[in-house]
Amino acid sequence: MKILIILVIAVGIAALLQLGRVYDLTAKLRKTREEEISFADNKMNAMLWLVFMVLFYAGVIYLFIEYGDYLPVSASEHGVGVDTLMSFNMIIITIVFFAVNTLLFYFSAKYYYKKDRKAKFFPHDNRLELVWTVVPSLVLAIVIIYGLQTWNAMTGEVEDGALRVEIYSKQFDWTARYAGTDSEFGLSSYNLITPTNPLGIVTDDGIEEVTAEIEGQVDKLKMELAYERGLLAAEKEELEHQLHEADHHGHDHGDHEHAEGDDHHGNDAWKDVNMNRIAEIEEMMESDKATVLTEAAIEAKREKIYRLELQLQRILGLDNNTIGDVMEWEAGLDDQVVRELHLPVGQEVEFIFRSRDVIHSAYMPHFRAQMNCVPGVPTRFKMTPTITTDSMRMITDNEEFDYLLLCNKVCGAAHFNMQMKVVVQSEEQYKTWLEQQKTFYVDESKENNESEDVSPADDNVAEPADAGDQTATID
Ligand SMILES: [Cu+2]
Repeated sequence: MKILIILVIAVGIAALLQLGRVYDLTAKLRKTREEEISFADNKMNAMLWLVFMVLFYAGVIYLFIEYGDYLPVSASEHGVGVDTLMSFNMIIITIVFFAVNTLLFYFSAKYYYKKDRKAKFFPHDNRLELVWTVVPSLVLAIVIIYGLQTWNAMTGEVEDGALRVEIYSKQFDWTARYAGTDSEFGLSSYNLITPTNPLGIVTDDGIEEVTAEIEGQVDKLKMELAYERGLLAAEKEELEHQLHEADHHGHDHGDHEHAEGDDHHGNDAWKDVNMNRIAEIEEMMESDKATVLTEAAIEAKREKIYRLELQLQRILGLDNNTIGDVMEWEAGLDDQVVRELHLPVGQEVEFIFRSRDVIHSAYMPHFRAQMNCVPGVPTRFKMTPTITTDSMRMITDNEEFDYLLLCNKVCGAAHFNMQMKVVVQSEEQYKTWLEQQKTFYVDESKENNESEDVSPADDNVAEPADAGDQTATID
């Protein structure tokens, strides 16, 4: 195939060279110099300008008709505004496009070369300068102001009572979080991400679980390093060397340092510790726990311990602040984490976008909504869906139609498949669905037996009363 392409190109070049030669020869026959272009040639080229202009316009108009209406019906309130903005810009661009190209082609055709034609000398005109500076500036200002207004309508403050949904992206899927009955999202931290807690929602139990897990891992790694033969051998050698040195010291110099302090007992104790440790090492080296690791492996384990301990510090450093009427660590307990986005029709929704790994882009073409999801920087966007999934199925005449949230930023190998279904439904349907979704923290004791929960609460009520009585008697 490649050879064929190269062959075609080579033959093409040869044909062009031959054509050039034919032209040379005919010029000689006509007895003119080859660089001299005749009046007929010029006129022909001028005509061709106009022919090309017509063909070019025909092509553009065809594309407009065939592909101009490429967007699906807008299914959000602001989407209509976005479409109007788009059309407004398109109209301006189209007018400018036809005006500029017509002038370009027409003047090229009209003023083709004639021997006796002279150019008019017209170097400067203030009025003209003013017109082509002020008119584009005005048009651009209008476009920008109009665009900003539309943008602010999508990103401005939400009304009170708007639904808030957090959209969480990672390679290569989406997760949505609803705030639950308290309408507040619990604090989340990437340090607490586990398979069962993909958003890293912070709760007391979660912290306990993850810290226990980390401590377990650190202990295991430290144990592996403690039983490494090479490290043990080096330590043993060092201890033996110390003992040896101390003995020599004693013989050669009368054990000055230690004799001065007159603490022979202390000195012996130190030696005992060393000897005990050496015995311990020997035992460890013979046990089946002893391992042999390469230097790189030892370094990797130390690095891992360092990282885990750092993570532990970060978790322990998490602050439990209040948001709204609740503490952040409690606010997460009733959050609902789901893999399918449901929205009530006609209600304003505020999206908060987050990312775990790389930059993704949440794109909902039917709602004319797109926002980058940036690790570490929550972004937001608001919209009001206006057409339910069911209605849209009728409009598109497609029983299987579903709204989609797509990733619109090439984020890795499975980017093409990074999507989440979005269901727009009536308020009642939405509420029913939401009630069926599990809360992040499922209190099993509450589910099994409600009465057990009640009794300790009763005790709590009783206690302060007793205390009050006691203080009363003391007084
Ligand atoms: Cu992505």
